[in-house]
Amino acid sequence: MARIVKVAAAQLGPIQLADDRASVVARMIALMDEAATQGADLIVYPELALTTFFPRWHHKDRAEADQWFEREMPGPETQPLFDRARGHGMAMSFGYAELTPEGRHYNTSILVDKEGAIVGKYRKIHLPGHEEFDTERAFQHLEKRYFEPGDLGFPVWRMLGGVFGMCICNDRRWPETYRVMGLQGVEMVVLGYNTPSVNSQMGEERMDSRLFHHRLSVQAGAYQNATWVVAVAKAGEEDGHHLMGGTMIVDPNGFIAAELPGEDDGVIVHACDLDATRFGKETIFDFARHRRIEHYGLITQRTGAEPPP
Ligand code: CDT
Repeated sequence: MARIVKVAAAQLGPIQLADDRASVVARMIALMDEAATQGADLIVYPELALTTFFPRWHHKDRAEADQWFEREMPGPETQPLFDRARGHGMAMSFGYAELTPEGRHYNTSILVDKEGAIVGKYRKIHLPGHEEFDTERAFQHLEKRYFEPGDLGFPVWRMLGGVFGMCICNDRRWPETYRVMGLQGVEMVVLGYNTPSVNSQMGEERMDSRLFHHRLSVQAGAYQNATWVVAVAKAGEEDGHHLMGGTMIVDPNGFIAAELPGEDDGVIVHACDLDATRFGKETIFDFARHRRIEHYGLITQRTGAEPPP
């Protein structure tokens, strides 16, 4: 019998600096209600779903940025989201800025089961951008200033009868992200992203090419690990800065099974058969038979490229 998980990829349109958490949560609930009418088992929202993409703003005083972080999850503003998901019997995943009781800052995603329990947490490992104000860039991308690299690795969790993993935005461009989860038998990777449609260091790069790199990375990760990948954007014009769309659900062969047009709040639902991962995992990407780890040492021994002298 097929193992079908109906997944809703719930894109958020822009969130402005002035928008409060309550208004965003109301939008997320509206998308969830729409997904429920289509029978979704799981809804996936973007990276840093509760606020504008604040790493584009430079706070000289680092502590000022704490306003963008959640000290508890769920907290008073996010509890309604958890309540509605539990009411619908829907699992969910979304990203937020996490401030721990020890004062650590992470770019985090959680996996919440149908009963409303947080069953998984992932902290973004590949943080793009820079730490200090950069006068050479058209705009700032200060993730390295506001977050520290995740400390939880790339775990996977059993949920909804399958094996689920998470990553966040820039992680999707790195093959290691998918492979570490692939080696744990992942059947569905869910991820959210905020990707500026303009390259702050190469103004002539067009959004088409950014969308191409997004699809290329996600489709390759899905195919090479025989897993579903659900990639969800926060899109549109945020505070004068444009984020690309491209929300999509990719099947374990690397094909786009569903893609959401536009840059507004919107949802696409697709019935994903987790057993569709079996063929790839048992044939061309049967890791146990075909991988040659004796030749992969550099992957973990060396960080940067070192060409021969
Ligand atoms: N949010 C995030 O990780 N965005 C990056 C932008 C890279 S350019 C500094 C991304 O990979 O989409």
